[in-house]
Amino acid sequence: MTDLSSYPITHKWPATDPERLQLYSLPTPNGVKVSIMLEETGLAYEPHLVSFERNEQFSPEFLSLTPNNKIPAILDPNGPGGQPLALFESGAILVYLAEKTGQLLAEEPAARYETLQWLMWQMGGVGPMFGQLGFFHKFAGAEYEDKRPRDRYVAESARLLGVLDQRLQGRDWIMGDYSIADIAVLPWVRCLVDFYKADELVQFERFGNVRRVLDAFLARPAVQRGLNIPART
Ligand SMILES: N[C@@H](CCC(=O)N[C@@H](CS)C(=O)NCC(=O)O)C(=O)O
Repeated sequence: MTDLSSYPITHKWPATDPERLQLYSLPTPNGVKVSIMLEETGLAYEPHLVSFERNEQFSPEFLSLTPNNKIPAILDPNGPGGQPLALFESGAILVYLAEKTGQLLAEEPAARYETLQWLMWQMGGVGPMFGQLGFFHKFAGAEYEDKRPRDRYVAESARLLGVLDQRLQGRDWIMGDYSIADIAVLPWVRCLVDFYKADELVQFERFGNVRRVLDAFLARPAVQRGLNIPART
């Protein structure tokens, strides 16, 4: 029986079954990348809700696993060499889970690097830029009189959507086959349109390929499940 008691995070969020991968998250665009990946791969796991309302991302137990105070994070009791592995950063977690299961990341080197390229494109571009647009359009920044910061992120988000739209021309998914690149990018597109309601600002109707692939993504049963994990209580 695996003993995870040396990980303080398990004191605040106890593992019912310490043989299972433990997920610490919230259903945000970064959080659902990992729950969708876990649902797609069929790995056994236990989700734990990290409540921002209760500021649990700043609790010492959470910080013991991820000093960056951001979800998602995982603790896999059966990591490399059969030893527990703790990980944060959604992109790193996606790569880890893909390699652990042999799913959703091509083995052939060129295709593998190309998938990682699009994953990094999401991590360094789409996530930070769309997130800032959300701040300036939906959250506190919407009150600012000066619209130049908002417009900067609108322009950059629209540019990124244009890049994605071009990539998806003639392809079912970013890599042709469904992969971790789609799982990284598409929750952010959904967030921009459905949650931030920035579709008019970025003139989303121009990006027909993105709309098509987003709809295909949202139709997947594993995606539909993952979008609500961990359940908000
Ligand atoms: N680069 C990180 C970003 C994670 C991130 O920004 N998480 C947000 C939710 S989507 C968060 O935990 N925010 C809590 C906070 O900033 O206090 C990743 O992809 O894992």
